[in-house]
Amino acid sequence: MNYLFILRSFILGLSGILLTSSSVNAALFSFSPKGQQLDGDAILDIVLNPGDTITFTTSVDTTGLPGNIGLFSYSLVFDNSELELIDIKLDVENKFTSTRPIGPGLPNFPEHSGASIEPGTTFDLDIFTFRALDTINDGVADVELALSVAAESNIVEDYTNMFPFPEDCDLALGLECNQKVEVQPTIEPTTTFGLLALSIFGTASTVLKNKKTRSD
Ligand SMILES: [Ca+2]
Ligand SMILES: [Ca+2]
Ligand SMILES: [Ca+2]
Repeated sequence: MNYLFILRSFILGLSGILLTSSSVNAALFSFSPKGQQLDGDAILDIVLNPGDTITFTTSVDTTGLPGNIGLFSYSLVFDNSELELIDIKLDVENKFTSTRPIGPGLPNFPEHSGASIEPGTTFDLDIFTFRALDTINDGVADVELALSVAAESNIVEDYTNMFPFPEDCDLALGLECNQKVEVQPTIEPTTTFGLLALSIFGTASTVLKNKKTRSD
């Protein structure tokens, strides 16, 4: 181990610490549940069979912003072939004095205004309940969140881009998303059995092939 290696390890370690601390001390717009990785497609997944209901809560963390939030608007986009929106509760912690209504026939584009929320505040914003229709597992988002504006009341101080947008949206094409998730049905036992049978068959044929190669 030479000095250059030690120095490089030290710098890498230090940048790791800095990265971790900057990602912790940052604003965040998110929803929960966020899902988990259940299959081979990159998006996080939630198992939801037809008729099941699920409730998503959007939350805001204003950590690290240089000023107060007075106006907050975003799009919650969902795949209406897999999900039906059945209930909406807006501004559940009464942080804002004005909230534009949304619902059937209106765009899912909540806008909250008339507040002065200080940096370092974490709160739940809106709650959406869906009923599952015919869910499919295609690796494409079924619920996604895209912040439109996070600004002071005068809108001049705009902090929208201080919130991370790590994902390309699937449904709101061309936009970047703060978060997205897929809903999908339980894997059919027959499919599992089929895969298992395939893998046993695959292993058996490999063994046979190896045996044949050795006997040749
Ligand atoms: Ca997945
Ligand atoms: Ca799906
Ligand atoms: Ca999936």
